[in-house]
Amino acid sequence: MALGLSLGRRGQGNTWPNPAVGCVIVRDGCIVGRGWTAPGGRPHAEPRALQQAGDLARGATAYVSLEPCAHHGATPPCAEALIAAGVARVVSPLADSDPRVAGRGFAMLREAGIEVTTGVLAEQAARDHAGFFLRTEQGRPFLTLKLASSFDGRIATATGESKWITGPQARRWVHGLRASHDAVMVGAGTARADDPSLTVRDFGVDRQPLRIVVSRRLDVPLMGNLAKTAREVPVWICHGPDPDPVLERTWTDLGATLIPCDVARGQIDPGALLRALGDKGLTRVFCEGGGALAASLLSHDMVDELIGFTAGLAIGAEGLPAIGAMGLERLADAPRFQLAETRALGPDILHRWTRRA
Ligand code: AOF
Ligand code: ZN
Repeated sequence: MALGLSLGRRGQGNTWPNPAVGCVIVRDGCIVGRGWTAPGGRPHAEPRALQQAGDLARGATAYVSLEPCAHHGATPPCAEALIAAGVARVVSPLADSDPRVAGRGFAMLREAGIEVTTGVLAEQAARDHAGFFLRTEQGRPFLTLKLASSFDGRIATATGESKWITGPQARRWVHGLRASHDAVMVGAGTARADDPSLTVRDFGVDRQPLRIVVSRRLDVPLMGNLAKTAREVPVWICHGPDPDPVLERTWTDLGATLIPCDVARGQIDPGALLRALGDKGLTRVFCEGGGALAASLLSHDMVDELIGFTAGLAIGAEGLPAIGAMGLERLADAPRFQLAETRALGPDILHRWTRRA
């Protein structure tokens, strides 16, 4: 089951709007088939693993990292494929949250006389599929907020110098994290200040995560890296009501997708933003700042996971804070997270925190 989960994670960032599922087929103690959800979400994991196994699937055990589907969608139901292949037993951590499946896959298998064991490594599976569950149950993607800062939580000096605060190991880790998300997102201030390309480099990915800029007024540099490459790797701009028609037209011509979002108190409402992204099918979004967007997401309790990269560098109070003003008065109102991981990365520290249940 652990192998099935890890195969499934290979698809993370690549399978939206579908979950990234893994499947291992074992016969007499030998692995005879392995599969994971293909890029774009289809084919599903099970038919790919069954194809490898061929006749050896008969009487075998299939370990599937999410309940096999039961619906006739773009592909026939995986539960039917497992039955047709003559699998004797299916082991799976969790039921699928898609209302078209939701227990029906397990029921179909049991009705066909297949032994079904559920609940195995369910906690890990819940983490792996958290984005898909959030999209199907709450209509929004899982949001990871990453901040790379000095020891004192600054992301640039007063003059705007920011290259580089963390070392090459931490920066490479960030590229791996980008690759495991469907989209990389920044605020317009960061798009203007850093002119980022937000792509995954030196990882050999087949598909780049798409790029999202949150800009109430469509105020993103028209000659920058995002504009230049909008036809190669999709750029989505989430903006407020009544955008400047010239900018709207220019960005559309450049190949960007414009997504209107509601505004509350002068800012794009983070709840509306994430709902709009969930409606588009996104399951995992990686936000890389800047300070204003980070503060807005945090103060609206929209951050599911927080990943800090902290360098042994002190910049001082004139530096640009990683998290902007949150209007907090009481400590009790500050969003608090639970420590999930720490790790040294060259000269820096990675710390990962998850939302408190
Ligand atoms: C599986 N194995 O590898 C995946 C599953 O639009 P469709 O027809 O591709 O179906 C998408 C749904 O299938 C998705 O919402 C989820 O319920 C399930 N995904 N199921 O058995 C897989 N990716
Ligand atoms: Zn399926």
